[in-house]
Amino acid sequence: MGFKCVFNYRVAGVFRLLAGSATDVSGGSLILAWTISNRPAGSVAIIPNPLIGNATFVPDVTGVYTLTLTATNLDGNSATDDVVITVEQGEAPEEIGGTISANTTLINRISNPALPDYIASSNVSVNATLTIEPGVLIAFAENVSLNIVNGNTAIVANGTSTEPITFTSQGKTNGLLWKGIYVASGSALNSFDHVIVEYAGNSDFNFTGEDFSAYI
Ligand SMILES: [Ca+2]
Repeated sequence: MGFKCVFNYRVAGVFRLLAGSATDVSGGSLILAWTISNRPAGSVAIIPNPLIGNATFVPDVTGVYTLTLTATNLDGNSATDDVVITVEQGEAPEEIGGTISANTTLINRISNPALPDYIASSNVSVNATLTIEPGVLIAFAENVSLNIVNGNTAIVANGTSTEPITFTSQGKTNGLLWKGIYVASGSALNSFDHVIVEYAGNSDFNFTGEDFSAYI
């Protein structure tokens, strides 16, 4: 029995694992199983479907992971091979979809201005003070919105002339629009400076209150 395992490519933080040339010398079937045999401290990552050759793996913290593929033939003989993945603070965006209920600062994680620092795959509801640093680009999925949900919350988005803050669509090259920014807060902290809002306007907001102070 001879085989090797490789990781094939990485898309937005997802590693595609391949069981290489996993073949039994007698031509029989192999049972494949991926395990994480070494991981960085603090990682609780899993391989969601470990019993298939072309599994996927999403690391959750930076560091070195060793993924082991075990192939067992029908006679019960097994062999293993490892693939080592080193995850650095990279250029994969961080997901922010959902509710932000504690005061949060979104930092400029990635210096390349063409790459998103954050993505929002679902609506973002801010129930705290959200501060966004200069140089941050947030890419929203189709028809997804950023909502500053009540009067006790705030958004502080102060970019600079050289490092603006950008709210854009994940699918701008395909013509997909996100929804926009809804500010239902009258807080004096709310501030937008050197901010680009583009490829928004997929659909109207359904206003249920009257105390919003800005609608972009
Ligand atoms: Ca950035």
